[in-house]
Amino acid sequence: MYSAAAAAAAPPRRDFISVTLSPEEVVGAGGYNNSKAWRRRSCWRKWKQLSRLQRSVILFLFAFLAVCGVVSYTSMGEPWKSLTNKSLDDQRTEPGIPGLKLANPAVLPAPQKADADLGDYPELSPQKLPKPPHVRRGPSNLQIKPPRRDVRLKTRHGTSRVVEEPVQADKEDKTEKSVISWRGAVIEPDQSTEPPSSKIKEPEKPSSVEDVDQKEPVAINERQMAVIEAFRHAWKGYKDFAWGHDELKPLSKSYSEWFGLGLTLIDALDTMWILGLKEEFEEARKWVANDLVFDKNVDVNLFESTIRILGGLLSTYHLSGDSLFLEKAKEIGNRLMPAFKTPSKIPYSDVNIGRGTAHPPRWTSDSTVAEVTSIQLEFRELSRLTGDEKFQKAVDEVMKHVHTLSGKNDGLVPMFINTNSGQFTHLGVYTLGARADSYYEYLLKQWIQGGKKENELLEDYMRAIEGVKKHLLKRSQPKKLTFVGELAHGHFSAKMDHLVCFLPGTLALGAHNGLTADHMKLAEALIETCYQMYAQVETGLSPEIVHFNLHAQKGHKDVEIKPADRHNLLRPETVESLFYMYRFTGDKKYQDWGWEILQNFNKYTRVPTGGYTSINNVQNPSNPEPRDKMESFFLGETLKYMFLLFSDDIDLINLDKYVFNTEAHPLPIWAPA
Ligand code: DMJ
Repeated sequence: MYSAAAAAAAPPRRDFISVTLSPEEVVGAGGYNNSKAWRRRSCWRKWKQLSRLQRSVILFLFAFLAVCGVVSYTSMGEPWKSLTNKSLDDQRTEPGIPGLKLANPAVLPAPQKADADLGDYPELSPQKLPKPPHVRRGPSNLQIKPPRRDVRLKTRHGTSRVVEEPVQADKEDKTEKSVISWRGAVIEPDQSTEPPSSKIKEPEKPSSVEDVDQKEPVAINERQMAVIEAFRHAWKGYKDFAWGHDELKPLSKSYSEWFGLGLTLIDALDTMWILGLKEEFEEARKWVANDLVFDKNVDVNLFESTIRILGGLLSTYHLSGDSLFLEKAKEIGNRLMPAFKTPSKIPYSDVNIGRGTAHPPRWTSDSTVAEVTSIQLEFRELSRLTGDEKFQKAVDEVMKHVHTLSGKNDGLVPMFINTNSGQFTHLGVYTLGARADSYYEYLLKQWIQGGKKENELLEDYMRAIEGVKKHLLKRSQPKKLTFVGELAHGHFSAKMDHLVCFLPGTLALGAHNGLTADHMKLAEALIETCYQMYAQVETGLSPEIVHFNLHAQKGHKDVEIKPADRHNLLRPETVESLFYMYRFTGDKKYQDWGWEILQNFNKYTRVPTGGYTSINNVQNPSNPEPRDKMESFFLGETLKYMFLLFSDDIDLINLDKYVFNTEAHPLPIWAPA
């Protein structure tokens, strides 16, 4: 650009376009103005100053460029468009799930944490993703062991075929199946039913409805027929003399009342279903529908009513799919909840289900450890079915609290716990019998129910079994029977309750679920002992408590019985363990032992006019001294386990799908969410 002064001293003429600048257009003269109007006018003047030829050339160039632009846009458009779409599609494909595309991603997925495993996957994106197949997460302190996946395909006849699936990429394998280990225990999670959600939701379907692999019913064998006959005989007595009441008194042809809630009838519902006694079941159902009333001014024991009534109703709901039983379960569950209103949240032993009040027994503010820790399977399942988490919260809190308590001895717990302080009381006495037994049983069974993820339960269980081995296991003389004694303030007692005979079954169940093989060895030794508690006695029936001989004495058997302990209440524990042992080993001797026991019940406890009775003296075959009472667990547990023991159908309450509560009511095992 030229200044006016420069123009005055102009050099000789050359060909150029002359530009005349007006004063206001001179730079530095204060006339510069960058307004739009100024720029427009200035451009137009410059255009006007061009020659016609110059203007034509410029216009031609513009026209040429415009034509080129249009042509190149149409030829390049398609590839560009597809390129753009492809990259969007790539963004929609979910990492880790080949082939899964989001329908309509609102935002890109959040960056993945370096240590995130696939269990965290669903939280990565705000999209609601379809469930990744079979996602399971191994607990952080457990070792993840990978690959080969066996798929058992069920044939129509119930046998299974094993198909080996190819090993997939590392990451995928972790999502498919976690095998975890805990101190040498190898655990393979494998469950079936959805776990509880933390939100209120529609009630879950009963597990029987979810069972897809229905197969033809397996024929009932002779021994099972004998169980059905025994059940019918017991039921006849109950129906004739105790209908709608708690327990039959078969000799006096009357009944006894404990809670006034038809205990035997409710306890027996799922047994009738399993035994295929449709008519009896329908009749009992009518009673539940029309006559079972919980709105009663009556004190019930929290533990007993949970395992028998709540447990019985829940399992019957699952087997039958009849919502009546779920409604009743909900009602009794709600009415039992006041028990948890204590300073420590350790529940009181007794609840008035009509008034909604709860209290400890009159003489103490303690509860029994087994009682407060053996109501969890039922309350947790009630939460899962109803979507109301208050039931599970209450019982989980108890377990968490007990987990942290001091006063245990290598995992063994005292028998009492205070509802005010939440501390164990009467320290120093350890038993696997009355008042502690089902604490151990429910550690394992809750862990199984919840899909083997709750590590504290497994830890407490494993530790406790180590404690049993260290402090309570001994061998008797002369037969060297392995038994579980008791420890009182450092002194070992060779006393064993019949109640302890739940332990071989529980140990076997743990081993079946991947726990260490020496648990199975111990189970085998202990079930032999439990059988000997029957076989070495004159009637072939076990007393309530035995004492084992630790030293060989001429003419003495392994088992000694004190006069106060020689009663038999028709208890189930040995038959229960025989059932597990037969299921897991297939060894027929367990069926034979159970068969002997059934025959002895028939011989010494059967009342001709209907029903069975507990007896006072298992050592006197000529007069076993009937006590005139048929406990509800004889129908709820003993005969049910007998029937299952004699069955060769592993799908008759499949132990990979159901877990039995401590009253023999099967509840579904939860699958991962
Ligand atoms: C039943 O009520 C339950 O099995 C409980 O765990 C122990 N006592 C009886 C049977 O013996």
